[in-house]
Amino acid sequence: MELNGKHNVSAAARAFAIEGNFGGAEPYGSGHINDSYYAVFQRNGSQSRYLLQRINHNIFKNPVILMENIERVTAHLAAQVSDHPDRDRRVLTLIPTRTGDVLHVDAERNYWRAYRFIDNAKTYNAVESADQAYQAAKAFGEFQHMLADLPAPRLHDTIPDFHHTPKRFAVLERAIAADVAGRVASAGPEIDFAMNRKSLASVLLDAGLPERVTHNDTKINNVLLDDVTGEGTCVIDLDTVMPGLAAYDFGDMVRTATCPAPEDEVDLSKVEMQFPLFEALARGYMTSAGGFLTAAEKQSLAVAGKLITFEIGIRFLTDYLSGDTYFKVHRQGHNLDRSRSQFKLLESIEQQDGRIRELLESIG
Ligand code: ADP
Ligand code: GN1
Ligand code: MG
Repeated sequence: MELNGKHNVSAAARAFAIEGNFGGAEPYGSGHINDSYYAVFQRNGSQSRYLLQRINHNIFKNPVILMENIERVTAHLAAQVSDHPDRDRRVLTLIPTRTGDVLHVDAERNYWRAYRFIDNAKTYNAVESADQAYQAAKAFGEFQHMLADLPAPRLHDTIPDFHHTPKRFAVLERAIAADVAGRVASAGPEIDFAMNRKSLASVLLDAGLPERVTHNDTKINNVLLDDVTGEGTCVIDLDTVMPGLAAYDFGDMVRTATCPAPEDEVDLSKVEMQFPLFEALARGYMTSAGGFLTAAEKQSLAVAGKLITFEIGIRFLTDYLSGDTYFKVHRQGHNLDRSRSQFKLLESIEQQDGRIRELLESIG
């Protein structure tokens, strides 16, 4: 039996309806939630590749309804790109199990799924150029556009209140009061920073914005960019595709595609929103989303980056104070470092508020 970490990856891989011999699997990617593996099969001298994932069921409590969403979404997207010459790379393709299901449940009650691996494209943990910001935003906007006519019923909420920032803030306040990990004393400036901005949390909720099908986790490493053309080949990581606001998606793009430093940068002098990256991002998004957004939604984009950067910052801080139970961490204080860098980025976005509004008005 081949064990990879604590899970039996080879047994999981063999549960899927893939012809040929299993040739191995390696941990893959740098997501904070699921466990992903690059898996290879060999058949008649040729190789086929898959992305195998163990779904984190502590966080996604109901993998069955989550996969119902993903099946509907990928089928709808596949129909939309069916005339595209590169259609197999434009949408994720689920591989069924040998029993015809989309999930394999192993002896330890782990939930596994497999996608066809998309070649000649990759994800970036931090933005490297204005063109990447433009292409990523264009791809996420297209994704929203293609899902605008997803037939009823409403998608399941895979994590209820995922972007309900005031509830996220209340969870932070409870974590401070409980101090279960004894870390409150070490996060004084970050706690003060969050408390001083409490009113920011509710800025989108009362604006009467329309509910859409949104991705809800549009960080730059959730879109594959083509190795040759640089275009956004495929939007991935569909676990949180559910009803939401367009501004949540735009906000997470601002958070992750307008600053070249990674999310956990400790040298805070490197953490700044770069206006040329913001401009490229906004133009990319409006290219694909400008046609369907309402005037109120377009207006909401001006606060989206601040709101989502604040929200993710308080989520990292909450997890630090709670003893690192949610996001994967790779060093001591990792979640505190992440929250510091989000808060620094938020300050930088705040300082450029006027230019952000002017630009959005000029291209909206
Ligand atoms: P997580 O939920 O852990 O973030 P993702 O679904 O984003 O997991 O996948 C992790 C990484 O695996 C991605 O950043 C991307 O690099 C890669 N990846 C995911 N799906 C595919 C695919 N179908 N083809 C190629 N690479 C993929
Ligand atoms: C998590 O799964 P991943 O790494 O793409 C998180 C997002 C956060 C992000 C911060 C289900 O995304 O909400 O914005 O980390 N996903 C979930 O990097 O909580
Ligand atoms: Mg991801």
